[in-house]
Amino acid sequence: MPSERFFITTPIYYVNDLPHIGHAYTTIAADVLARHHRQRGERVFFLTGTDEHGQKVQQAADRRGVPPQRHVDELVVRFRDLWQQLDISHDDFIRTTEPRHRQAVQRALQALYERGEIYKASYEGWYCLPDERFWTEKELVGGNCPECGRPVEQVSEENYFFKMGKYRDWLRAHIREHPRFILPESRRNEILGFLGRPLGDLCISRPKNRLAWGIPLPFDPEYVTYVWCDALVNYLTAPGYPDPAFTRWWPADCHLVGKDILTTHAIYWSTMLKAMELPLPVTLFAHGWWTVKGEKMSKSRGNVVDPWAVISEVGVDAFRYFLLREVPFGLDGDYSREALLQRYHSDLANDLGNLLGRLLTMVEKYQHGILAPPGEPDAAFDGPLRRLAEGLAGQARAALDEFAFHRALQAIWEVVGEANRYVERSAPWVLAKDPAQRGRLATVLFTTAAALRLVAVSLAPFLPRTAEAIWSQLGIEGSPLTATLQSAGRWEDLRPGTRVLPGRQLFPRIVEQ
Ligand code: ME8
Repeated sequence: MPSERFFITTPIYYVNDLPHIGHAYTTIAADVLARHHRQRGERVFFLTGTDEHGQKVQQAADRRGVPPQRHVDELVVRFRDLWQQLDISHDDFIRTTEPRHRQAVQRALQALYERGEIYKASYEGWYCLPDERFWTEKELVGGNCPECGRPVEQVSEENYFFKMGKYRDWLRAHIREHPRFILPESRRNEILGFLGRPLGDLCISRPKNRLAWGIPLPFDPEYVTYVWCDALVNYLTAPGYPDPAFTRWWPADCHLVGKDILTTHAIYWSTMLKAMELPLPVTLFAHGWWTVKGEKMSKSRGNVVDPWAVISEVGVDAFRYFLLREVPFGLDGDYSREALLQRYHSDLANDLGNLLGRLLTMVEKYQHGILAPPGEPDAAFDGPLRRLAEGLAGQARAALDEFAFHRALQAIWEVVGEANRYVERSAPWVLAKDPAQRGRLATVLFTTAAALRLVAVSLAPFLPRTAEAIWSQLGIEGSPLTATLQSAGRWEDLRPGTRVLPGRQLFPRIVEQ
């Protein structure tokens, strides 16, 4: 049964640098799910934002020689701008430097403190500066950070700790009893493997004299909150915590994250929520990693893919399409301009763009631009395309329930492919020569238009601009972006007599310079 509401989140991104295609990936995927659930008629809350405290951000500000607040105020603009350019339809954008968030973090920590879940202890350990995490001697790999492989430094200081370790058995049981809590399954097994080993307590503070850029602990202002304990709470802040009305949205239906931050979500966040006696999110989905020529994107390698440049070359929709079509969600993928252009020309320009273009030209030429009422359909000839198009919304829905964006897109392109074959087989240009075939011609053009209309409905969450262009060029009133499956998801919803309005070509060919 669909729930009536759907709360989906992206990670909040560090504002230590500009966003790149990796950040765009998660955000676009979350946007598709948010739009899809709105189409189902659900109330949706789609949250994204920026993680503005902590060492990484402080260091980035230092490198630029500006105070951290000014640094984050300047960089957040670029995130907002990119989401706007990518047609991201978030309902809230949270910044961890906002007063509402500071208040929520302090209330959450105070609650944990009062419950006896936090204690102070002297600590000696190995600290990875870039990851901002402590490790024990045993956890190190070759003397380096087991997560990122970089050198660690020994740190000895008094700190506050959250009693995370005692929740290990409970968390293992929760993961086992809720198969959809951690997806994909391979990641779930990894987390269970991790929990097979003893689980330590979590250091949740940083002394102010070492790192001042953070939210002060409510019970000891000499310390600031560890950036992850600060950041994770954003998922509660945005729906309104500590106002009890936050349960209007909480628990989240889905935290979408990259595989790099699954552990922090699955372990830190779950145990924090448990200790606060709050329900856990329904699903944590960890997607894979984009590389370039097999390598991690990084400034030092000079291989960071700039999303603004991609948008200006191929447009927003082609970028959205490529990221979600090229690689099954959950697996790693390699980004290349060649692969992007290949998809652009074959799937978007040839298959979809030409289908619409041909149909509109024929309606103009043979029906004076007004889509004529269909004649009597020929069940054997016209039926298969209609059935395929009518089944599309269900297929897309089933795929998206499994986070299989590529399968949903494949299903849409099956209809596009079938429609192209249908036009070829029907040869309307031959029918048009014979006045006795006028009814048949009308059926063929109408059937193709009705299939394309349903393609646009299922495509709308993925390629909003393209879906709108298809509707408006077919002369359909309203917008596939605001229509629900209930209001616009039927074959019969296409009315004959509409005037087609051929406009710009959907995906003009990109000529190599
Ligand atoms: O980790 N491929 O922020 P972050 C795919 N602030 N996805 C990628 C990617 C790539 N190459 N690079 C980045 C943080 N991502 C914390 C999160 S949440 C409470 C706090 C995406 O700026 C992916 O979603 O390092 C990854 O998890 C996220 O960006 C990390 O963003």
